[in-house]
Amino acid sequence: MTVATYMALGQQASGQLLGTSTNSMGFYYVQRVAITNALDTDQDGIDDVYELNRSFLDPLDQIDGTQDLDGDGFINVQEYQRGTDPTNIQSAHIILYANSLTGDDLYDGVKPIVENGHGPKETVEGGLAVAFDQDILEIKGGSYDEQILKPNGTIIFRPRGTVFIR
Ligand SMILES: [Ca+2]
Ligand SMILES: [Ca+2]
Ligand SMILES: [Ca+2]
Ligand SMILES: [Ca+2]
Repeated sequence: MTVATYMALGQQASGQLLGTSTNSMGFYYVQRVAITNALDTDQDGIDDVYELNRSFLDPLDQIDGTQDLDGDGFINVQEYQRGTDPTNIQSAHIILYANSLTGDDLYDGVKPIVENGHGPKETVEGGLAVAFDQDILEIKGGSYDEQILKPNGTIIFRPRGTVFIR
């Protein structure tokens, strides 16, 4: 298979297979993918199931990931990654989490505990690296011995417990 041409969600979807190939040996390749293990066929950073569930996204079109449908300054792929609503201009800023004990800078920082591939950052710097202007960075009590670079825009620190930063 080279290029996907049709995709649908669920059991009732119907499509049409057209015999346009001039090659008498031509054939279609049909692939079934579990909803819980969605692919990102167009590689725009948004998984196929998320795209199929939203009429303004096309799982076979990369361009829609870079569009900002609701005009809140975050493109659709950013809203997908950050868990905000790409159709709601009010849904844009998020709380990010840092936890020196359970965090890892390889996590995305969008959850305070590790779940479904999300989890807190280990360092304040790691949190700032993914934070946008007006986001909140919630820092779990602990010691953060690091140099913090000036963030882009205003990031609101929200310490939880005793936080030492030096
Ligand atoms: Ca995609
Ligand atoms: Ca897409
Ligand atoms: Ca947006
Ligand atoms: Ca939004």
